[in-house]
Amino acid sequence: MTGSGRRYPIFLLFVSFVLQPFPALPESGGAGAAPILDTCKAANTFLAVTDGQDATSAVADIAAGMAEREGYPAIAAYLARRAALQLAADPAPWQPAGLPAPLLAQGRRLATRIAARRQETEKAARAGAAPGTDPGAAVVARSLGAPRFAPFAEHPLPAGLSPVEPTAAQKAAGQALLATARRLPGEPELVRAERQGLRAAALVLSPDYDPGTEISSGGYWVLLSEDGGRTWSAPLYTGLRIHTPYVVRAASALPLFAGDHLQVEVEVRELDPASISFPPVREIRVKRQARGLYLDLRLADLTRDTDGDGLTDLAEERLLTDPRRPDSDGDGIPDGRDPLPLVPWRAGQPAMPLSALLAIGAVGKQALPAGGLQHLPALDGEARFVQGDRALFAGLLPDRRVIVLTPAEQAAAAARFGPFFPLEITLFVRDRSGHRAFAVWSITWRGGKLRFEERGGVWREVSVGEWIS
Ligand SMILES: [Ca+2]
Ligand SMILES: [Ca+2]
Repeated sequence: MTGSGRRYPIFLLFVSFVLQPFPALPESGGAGAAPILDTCKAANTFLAVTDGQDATSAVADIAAGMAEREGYPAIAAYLARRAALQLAADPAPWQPAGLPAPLLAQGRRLATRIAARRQETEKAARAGAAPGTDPGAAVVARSLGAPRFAPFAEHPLPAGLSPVEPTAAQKAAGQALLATARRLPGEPELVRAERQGLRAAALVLSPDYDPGTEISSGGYWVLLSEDGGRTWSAPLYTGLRIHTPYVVRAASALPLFAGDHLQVEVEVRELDPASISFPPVREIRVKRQARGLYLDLRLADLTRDTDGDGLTDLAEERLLTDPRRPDSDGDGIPDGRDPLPLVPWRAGQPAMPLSALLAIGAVGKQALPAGGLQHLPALDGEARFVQGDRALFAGLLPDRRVIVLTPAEQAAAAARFGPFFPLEITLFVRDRSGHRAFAVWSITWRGGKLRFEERGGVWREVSVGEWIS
């Protein structure tokens, strides 16, 4: 266990990184406000009595207590969560063989206190971060609890038909047909296009609602034409994600059009989420395979926009907005134009550091339209998912649709739609002065800490550290 002993200074460095941007801690001076590094050093000496046992949980707990005392509930909750996770990862840090009984008892008390502090600090952080209600929470809960909107029926291919491969001529014809499409979501990949008289349909694969990673990803969208491919509908989200469990075949002996339905030949190649790792060092496994199938997609299901807000019901299901309410968060901006459809917009939030943080997820910001929020442009298909505290986003105007979910909502959405990996804003706090902010973020296998400072009304970003696993 000598190796774990060397981890204390590393962890203390981390703690100091977290708390240093908040000079109120060491500088507050008054009775009981001991400088944090001195206290951590004292704790380190004390913990060394356990003869090199890993005690990062204890150090995190002490730091959480100090952050709590200093009035930073978000930092306290973050550190208390780390203390609990560390304890869970190494459940017996205080129980080496031969440890004297008083120290063993102390270890048990520590474990109890860590659990209690985690509960208390998370409660305090929630109370401090979200004054009033969070309209987004109710909308997301309803969306996640509703039955799937269009579970397209799966059928075996009719007798006598079997899967075919596309010819070079078919591929070229499909590309030519789609060349006239004016607007496509993201960077779509044409999967299949077919014309029947004046009607044409194209299936494309796009990461817009199903964020791509190094693992093959994306969802299927349909484009429709009624004039032989001269003009096309806006892309329609199908709610079908590649490998979850279907993969659309690039050609089929079964015609795509069947009246007001599309018959989409697919095969099952269902990804095993347990085989996903970051970085992708393991081979992605397929847990179920089947061929010779087609899905029956009713055009009415693809185009239905029950509340007329510009987002189809299928799109709203994926974005977790309310398909029966044109303005899910009630801020006056309809969902089709609202860059944050789950966060009511509020003017005057000091949101600049958060904008800089969002840029890591390739999200920019737009200026408030001269005519007011009613003049926001309609947003195209692209959406970014972010995991964090919705209340922080209230004053932002991102340049694309941003869906902010809590960790619990994100987990529930991944269980429903398949794994996806948002930008996680694990911690975002401003100090008492309002002129400094600190953030911890991660996205797939990258992450980092950022410090921000405001001088003369201008926020400046200072990268504290970044990691790649
Ligand atoms: Ca709608
Ligand atoms: Ca709205």
